[in-house]
Amino acid sequence: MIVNIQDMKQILLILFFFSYEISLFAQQKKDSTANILSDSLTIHQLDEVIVIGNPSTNYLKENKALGSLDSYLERSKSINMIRRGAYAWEPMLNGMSTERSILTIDGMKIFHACTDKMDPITSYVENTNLSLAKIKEGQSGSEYGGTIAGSIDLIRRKTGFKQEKKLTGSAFAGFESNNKQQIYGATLNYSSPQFFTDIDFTYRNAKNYQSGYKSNQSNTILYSQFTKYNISAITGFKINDKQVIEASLIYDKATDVGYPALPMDVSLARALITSLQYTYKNPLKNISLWETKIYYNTITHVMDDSHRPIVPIRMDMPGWSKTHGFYSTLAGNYTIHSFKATLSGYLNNSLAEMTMHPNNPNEKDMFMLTWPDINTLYTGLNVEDNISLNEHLQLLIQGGVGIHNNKIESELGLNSLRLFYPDLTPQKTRILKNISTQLSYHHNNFLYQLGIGYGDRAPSISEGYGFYLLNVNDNFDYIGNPNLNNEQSINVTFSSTYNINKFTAIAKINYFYMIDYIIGKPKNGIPPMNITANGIKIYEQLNSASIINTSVQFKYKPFDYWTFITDMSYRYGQGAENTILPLIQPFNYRLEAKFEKKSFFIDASLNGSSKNRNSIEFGETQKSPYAIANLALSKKFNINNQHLIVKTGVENLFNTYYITFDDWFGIPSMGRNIYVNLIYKF
Ligand SMILES: [Cu+2]
Repeated sequence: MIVNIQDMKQILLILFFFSYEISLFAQQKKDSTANILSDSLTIHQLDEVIVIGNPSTNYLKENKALGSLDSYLERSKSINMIRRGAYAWEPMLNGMSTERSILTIDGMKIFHACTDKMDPITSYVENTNLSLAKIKEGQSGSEYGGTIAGSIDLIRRKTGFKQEKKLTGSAFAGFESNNKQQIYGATLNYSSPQFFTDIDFTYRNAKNYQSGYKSNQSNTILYSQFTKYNISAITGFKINDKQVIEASLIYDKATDVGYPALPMDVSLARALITSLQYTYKNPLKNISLWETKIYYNTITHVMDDSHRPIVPIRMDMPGWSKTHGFYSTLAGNYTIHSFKATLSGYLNNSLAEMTMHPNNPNEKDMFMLTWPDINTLYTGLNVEDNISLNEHLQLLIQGGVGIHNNKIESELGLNSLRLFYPDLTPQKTRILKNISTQLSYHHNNFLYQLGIGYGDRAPSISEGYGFYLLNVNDNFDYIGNPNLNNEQSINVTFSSTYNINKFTAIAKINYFYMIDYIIGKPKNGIPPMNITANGIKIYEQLNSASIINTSVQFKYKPFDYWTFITDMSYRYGQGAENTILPLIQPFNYRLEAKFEKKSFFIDASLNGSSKNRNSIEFGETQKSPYAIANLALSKKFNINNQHLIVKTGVENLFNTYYITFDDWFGIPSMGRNIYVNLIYKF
């Protein structure tokens, strides 16, 4: 691992600050009688859970209940969001882009349909569809397939069965001043002892956003508008006391989505996500749950450059992704063991095309497959056992194995890739494996957790089979490499939590050592397809690469109603051959003060960043340090059994001009934004 002195100093400073705080509060520890942590130990101790605010749930304490899902995910210290505009941010887990993590919705695998990553699967859902995001670090996220960084599972919102028959619902409206975003929607929930159903609808429409103020510069970010419709339904039926059937559907459609950081926009991004689930409680002695789901989802993505006045060549670039899948999970307890086994599988088909229409009408159109109609078939088994060794010590062991097969279905696609790989066969099978263990020790007010894992992943469709995919950041056309080995990772996580009545401190560090790290490297002598590109890069493998993630958080409640939060995080990424890994978060911090009473809530926060360690090889520029101030206010009015919640606030209060390390192509972030959310609930 290669860390320069300056960065090491920063890490040490963070750790020193943490240990200083601990000794400061050691005195108070003796006085505390309640052990808050003892009840909170569950099977996944290293999991992080983000509550997604929406009009049906815990809306008062959220700043902006009608904000995007992206803005909720961004709150996790494990996640950064790559922004290519105001829409469809790409979640990076532990400093790694989406190829290296497993993204699921209620355990369902969904694959994006865009070769340029305009549509991470998080862009096909809405807050109203969801209740939680569960984040698992490293190999503990391998339940549904091979991963390096971990997993993000978005959990569907549902009312569930209730003893009393009850109909509830909400209607909401929001406005954001910066991009004139209008948000409208409604939810309807019915519950009874035998049956429940939840239906929701959300509509968003936004114009171009404005960056902060910078002299002699227009602050309108062209091509950053979007329109999104989302409708979802989930319903459950109780067959008897033990057995339940649930069906779920999400339909999401975005139109006229601008991507200021890319040379193209999107005229249509559409998803249909469906599932049927069967749950059997206590089927056998020692087995508490047997849950089985079958699912199907289909995504259509159509790129569009017709709104761009000047392009070197007009292009049509549609993409499609279809996935059939299932999982079946058994969970149970036996003496000191809590165990779980999951068998899962999917068949995905990914296809993407590019047609170029030359400006000269006498020249012929050019057609190619950028994803050559690839089928991916995966089946895997994962098991875990959580052993309570004694009241202080818990050991979690998990492991799994999967078979992963890629097949090129298109003759044209196969022949195109044979220009680079003459001996290429249409099929490739890989074995994926993972094993990990976590040890948790809690005593009095302390909880320590240590995790170690090993696992691997298959290359993504773009990495394995992509054909002339333009990356505007470094301005190279990327070509996939079907001969790549599996990328492997060894990761170590350590976290320490200290908790007394009024004070909580959490420090966490994890280290990923990756072998055969997949990354694009320039290849001379082959011209690019995109006229303006610098050249081509082929996916290759570095012998090794390392990423370190660190974070600390302090929460202090000195008086009733008041909470103060400070958190800081820092990442570092370095590969062999002097490769600085791209898109690695510099030192980030957030200071926050909250005042909350029963029906009233105020929140003031300041977040900022140091300058980034940019990777010139991947077209990154250095971004200046910044600090952004935000204010939020919520008030709840109760009228009989009905509630009206009014939320208002200002983001980027001082209209600061800033660019974050994860603003793709250096497009500036949003300037001052005043918002109002109105939620009526019955
Ligand atoms: Cu796209």
